Amino acid sequence: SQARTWWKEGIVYQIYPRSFNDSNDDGIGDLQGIIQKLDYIASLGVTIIWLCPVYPSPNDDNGYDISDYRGIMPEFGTMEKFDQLLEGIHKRGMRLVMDLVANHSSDEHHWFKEAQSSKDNPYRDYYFWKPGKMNGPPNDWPSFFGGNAWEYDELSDEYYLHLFTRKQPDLNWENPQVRKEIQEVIRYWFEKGVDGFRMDVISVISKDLDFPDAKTDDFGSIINNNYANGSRIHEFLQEMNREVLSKYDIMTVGEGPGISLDNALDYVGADREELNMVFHFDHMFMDCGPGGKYDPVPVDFQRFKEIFSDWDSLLSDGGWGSIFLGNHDFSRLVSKFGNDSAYWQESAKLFAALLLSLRGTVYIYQGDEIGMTNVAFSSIDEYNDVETLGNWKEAEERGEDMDQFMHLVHLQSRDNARTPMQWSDKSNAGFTQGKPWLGVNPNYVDINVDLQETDPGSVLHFYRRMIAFRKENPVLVYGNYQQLDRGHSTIYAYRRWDDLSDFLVVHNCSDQSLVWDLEDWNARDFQLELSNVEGATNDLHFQPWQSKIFRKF
Ligand code: ISL
Ligand code: CA
Repeated sequence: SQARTWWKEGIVYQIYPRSFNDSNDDGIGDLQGIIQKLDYIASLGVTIIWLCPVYPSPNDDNGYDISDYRGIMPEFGTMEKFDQLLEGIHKRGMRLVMDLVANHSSDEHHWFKEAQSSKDNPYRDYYFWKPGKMNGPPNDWPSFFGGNAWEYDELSDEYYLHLFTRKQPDLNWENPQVRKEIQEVIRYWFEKGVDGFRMDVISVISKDLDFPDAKTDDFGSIINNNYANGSRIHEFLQEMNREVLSKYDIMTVGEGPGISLDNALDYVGADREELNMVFHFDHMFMDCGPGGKYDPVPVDFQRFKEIFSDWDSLLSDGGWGSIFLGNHDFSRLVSKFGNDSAYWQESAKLFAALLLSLRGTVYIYQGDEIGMTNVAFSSIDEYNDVETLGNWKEAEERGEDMDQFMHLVHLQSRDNARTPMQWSDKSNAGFTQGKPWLGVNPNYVDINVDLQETDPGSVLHFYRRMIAFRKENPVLVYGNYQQLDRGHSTIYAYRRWDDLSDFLVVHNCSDQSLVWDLEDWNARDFQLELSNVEGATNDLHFQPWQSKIFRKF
């Protein structure tokens, strides 16, 4: 059984600051813009805000390349603004979780500049440097965003490691000094009153120091065999926990590829003293075919149900889950898992009902609460994301049909999640009166906050209702979970119960109306509490993308 804690009951709202709200019309979202929207965020009922990186950064990967871990990006504001934001969040009874990007720094961080300046500089060993092999890089490792993961450095005639872009050199966690620096950074923000960290690609911080060739093109197996869950990872995390995390009332959630059912408990097991939660990507990568993200396949809902059920059972005791369906790295949830045309409203609401009725801490990504969808820019020049541009370049080099490839970009680009937040039907969706750094999705005239505020049947109102419902019924947070009718291809049904209450939750994840068959169903034993479709009846008839939540007596 689970002890009650604020972060387990937490409903997190993730903000991608660059795209949230621009207060000074330079086209870039900023801290003052967030402050202006704090009442809106609080009105959703969420209890925690997770802020993607706001530190100084050359923005090669939009803030995930940090050049100063203790500062604020001037485009976003000042440290005074940050303090004001933190105060405004706390005043409204919410908490703030920051992003810790400590697998790599920016190449413009002073540590790297020192390291690069000479082989005997004390900072040299903050990063990984290796001589080349036969006029090429030290090994065949690919970077996440295309090309080899080693960059040649002329001055020293050596290569440095970067699992992400060449402007994101990997920090050498073998060096105790590096670990100490990161611990001090964490302490610095906790002393300011920050309530936790989401830890970026924490699964890859411990490297195989032999740096063996991967000898395959299959990126998934390279992650598992060569990048993730290195031999010292748990030692590093336990040290971090002992030195700093354990001294504060904070939450941590680790992110990273390679975290699976087989190893998640090593990170979050109650006896491990490492992290509180992790994000796994089993469901997020469901649409990746054999060739990866840019080789998409349809989502299989039966598999989707298995994934959620397997993770629930793994973490039900002695661990804790994170429930999410979208973030700044994936296409929009309603486009990815739902039907963003004919059943846009129904499916956007269905996934709200699903997110908010599963066991675990819930994470909602900005804009999903109004059902924002994927975008389809006509030219690659309109895209910004390094991953998209890297994949584009590689496809060009392979000689692919680039008109065809554009469709894949529409489907999979991380920019789908990064178009500006749609506040109103005014120009640029009310995000800015300047020129937005990334184009606004033209559907903002139909999908925006203002419009949905005035419509009680909107996706936005449904999110508020589901959030309130979860808060009224802690059984949805902590209660037992059991999946029913596992073999059904589109009905996802489960029971959530404890000593006090018993709920039956049923989602029809399809474009078809249907009658579901439940063996011991008896209408007198059930009462329909909530549905995402108007005029829902207390029975097992389901319209396309309809959810029903019944209370069982
Ligand atoms: O984005 C992905 C798939 O499209 C993931 O593989 C992602 O690269 C991985 O989960 C790590 O993501 C995190 O670290 C990256 C950064 O670009 C992402 O935005 C961040 O969430 C490097 O810091
Ligand atoms: Ca701005």
